[in-house]
Amino acid sequence: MQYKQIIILTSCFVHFRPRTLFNIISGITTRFIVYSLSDFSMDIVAELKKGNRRAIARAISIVENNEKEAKLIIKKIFKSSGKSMKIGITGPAGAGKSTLINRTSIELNKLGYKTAVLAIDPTSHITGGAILGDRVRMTESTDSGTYIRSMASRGATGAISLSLRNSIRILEYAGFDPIIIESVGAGQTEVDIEKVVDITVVVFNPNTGDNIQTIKAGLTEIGDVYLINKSDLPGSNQLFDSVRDFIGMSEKNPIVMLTSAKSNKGVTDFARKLEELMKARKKTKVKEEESRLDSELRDIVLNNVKSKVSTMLDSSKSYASYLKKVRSKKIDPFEAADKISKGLM
Ligand SMILES: Nc1nc2c(ncn2[C@@H]2O[C@H](COP(=O)(O)OP(=O)(O)OP(=O)(O)O)[C@@H](O)[C@H]2O)c(=O)[nH]1
Ligand SMILES: [Mg+2]
Repeated sequence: MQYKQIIILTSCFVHFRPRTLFNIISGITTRFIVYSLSDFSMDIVAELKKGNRRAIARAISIVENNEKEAKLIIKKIFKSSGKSMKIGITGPAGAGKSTLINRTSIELNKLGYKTAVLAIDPTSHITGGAILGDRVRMTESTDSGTYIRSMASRGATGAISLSLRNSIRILEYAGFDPIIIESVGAGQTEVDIEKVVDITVVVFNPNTGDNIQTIKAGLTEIGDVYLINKSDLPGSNQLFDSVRDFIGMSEKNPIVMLTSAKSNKGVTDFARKLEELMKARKKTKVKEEESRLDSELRDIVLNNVKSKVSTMLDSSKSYASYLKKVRSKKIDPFEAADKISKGLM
C-alpha cells in the first residue's frame, strides 16, 4: 500500500501532474480528518453520557452550527433518543416565561426530575442582552441541577428546527427529563415548537395589555395549559376569567391557572399539574414520536432536494434559456417553471 503511494507520488513528480498530487494529498487529509472526527465524537459522546456540562455545551454548539461533526454525534446518540418529555412554554415577550421556568424547574427537581431548559431567543442577535438576562433570571434553578441553554433563533426555519431537535437529543442522552423549551409565541418566531413538544404551556400576563385579541391571535389552539402569570398585578383575575371563558370552549379542554413567578405563587401547583400531564402523555408518546420523526425526515429530505435542485439550476442550460424567455416576456413564469420542472423530473 505504502509502496503504491510512493510510486504514484514519484511518478507524479516525474510527470509533474499537480492535479494527481493534489488528489493524493487531499485523500490522505480527508482520511485523517474522518479519523479524528469520529475519534472526537466518541470522546464527546462518552462525556455526554456522564452529563458533563462542557461536553453538552460543545455538542449543542456543534448541532447549532450544523458542522460535519453534528452528523457523527447524532449517529451515535439517535437510538436512545425520543424518551424524555418535552414541555414547550410559549407566550408574548416579557410574560415572565424565564422567571416561571426557573421556579418551576426547581419544583420539578424537588419531585425527582432532572430538568433542562432550551430558551429559543429571538432577540439575541439584535441586542445580545437577552441571553444574559435569562442566565440571571434562571441562576437558582441551575444551582438545583437544571441545565440551561439559550439558542439563537436566527437563520432559516428549517435550520432552527433541525438544531432544536438535535439539541433535545443531546440533552436526552445526557439524562435530562423533562426538557423545557421556552419560545416567544405565535407569529413572533419562526419555530412551531408545538410540533416538537409533548405538552404546550401558554403564558399570558395582565401587564402588557394582553386582551382577548391577543388570546385569539393563534395561541388558543395550541395550549394544554394556560397560565395567567403576574397574578400579583391588578387585572389578572379579569384576564383569568376571559381566558377561561374563551379557551374553555376549545376541544382540548385545557387547564387555566394563575401564577406569580415573582412571588412564587401557584408554581408548585403548576409543577404538579405538569407531572400529571407528563404521566398521562407517556401513553400516547410513542405515536407522537412516530409522527414527529415523519415530519423531521420529510423536512430533511425536502431541504436536501431543495439545495440539490438549486445547484442543478445554477448550471442548467434549459433553466438559463427559459429565464431569458421569461425576461423578454415570451413566456410567463408559470409555464416556464412547469417546463423546467418536467425536465428535471
Ligand atoms: N410582577 C411580576 N413580575 C414578573 C413576574 N414574573 C416575571 N416578572 C417580571 O417580568 C419581566 C420579564 O420576565 P421574564 O421572565 O424575562 O419574561 P420572559 O417571558 O421570559 O421574557 P422574554 O424571554 O424576553 O420574552 C422581569 O422583569 C420579571 O422580573 C410575576 O409573576 N410578577
Ligand atoms: Mg425569557
